[in-house]
Amino acid sequence: MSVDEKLTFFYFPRACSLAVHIALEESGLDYERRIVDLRTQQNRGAEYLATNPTGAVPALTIGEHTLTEAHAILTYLGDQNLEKNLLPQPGDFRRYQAHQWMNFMSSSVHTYVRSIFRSSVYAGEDHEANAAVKAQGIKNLAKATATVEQRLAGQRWAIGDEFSVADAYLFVMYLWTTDDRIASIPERPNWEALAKRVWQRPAVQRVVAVERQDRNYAIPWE
Ligand SMILES: N[C@@H](CCC(=O)N[C@@H](CS)C(=O)NCC(=O)O)C(=O)O
Repeated sequence: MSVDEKLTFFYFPRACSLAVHIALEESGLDYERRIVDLRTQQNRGAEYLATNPTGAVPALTIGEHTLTEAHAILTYLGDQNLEKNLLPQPGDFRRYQAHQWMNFMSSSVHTYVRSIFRSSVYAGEDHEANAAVKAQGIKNLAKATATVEQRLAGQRWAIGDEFSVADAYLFVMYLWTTDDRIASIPERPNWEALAKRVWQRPAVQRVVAVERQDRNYAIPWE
């Protein structure tokens, strides 16, 4: 094992932290899980804010260090336990494609979904502004979905023939796109097929089973 320091993972079921949860389980590293209950705003309490001042999950503590931001943590985990091949190494073009995917998930898809689920983050208390943010979120998400579909065409996994941490992120974002709060979204057969492939992985099913003990959520094709 290349990580000798204690790993503690902070998460909430079906949040974007699920991508990191999957990567941790796939990595074979030892880690301790700590649920941060977003329903009771535990993430806004002093204890969690001392770990992550943004109050968001995921966070991963590595000994004395703390890493936040799903993309950064996924990159870190991809660089541990190299025999698991969760992320190609520097110099391999596929590594940069994995970054392209992860950044697209965090900076585009996640923010568009957030603008639909939690429009007040962008529009405050103004009712009309919230409706406008949601409507624009739907349009933005449709455009992003078209991009995902185009980039996944003919691909088994996000960056080619092997599963990578980018697929874990695509899986979670796909789950979110099936949420009832999204009034309309284009068909996305390539993204769905990839999400189903990710779901076939034993590590993914283990993690989802653990998360569902605290908050049950649906896997659309189950
Ligand atoms: N940029 C962060 C965003 C993390 C984020 O928005 N996490 C959500 C759950 S998916 C959260 O903790 N929300 C609670 C809050 O911000 O109050 C990342 O990519 O890790």
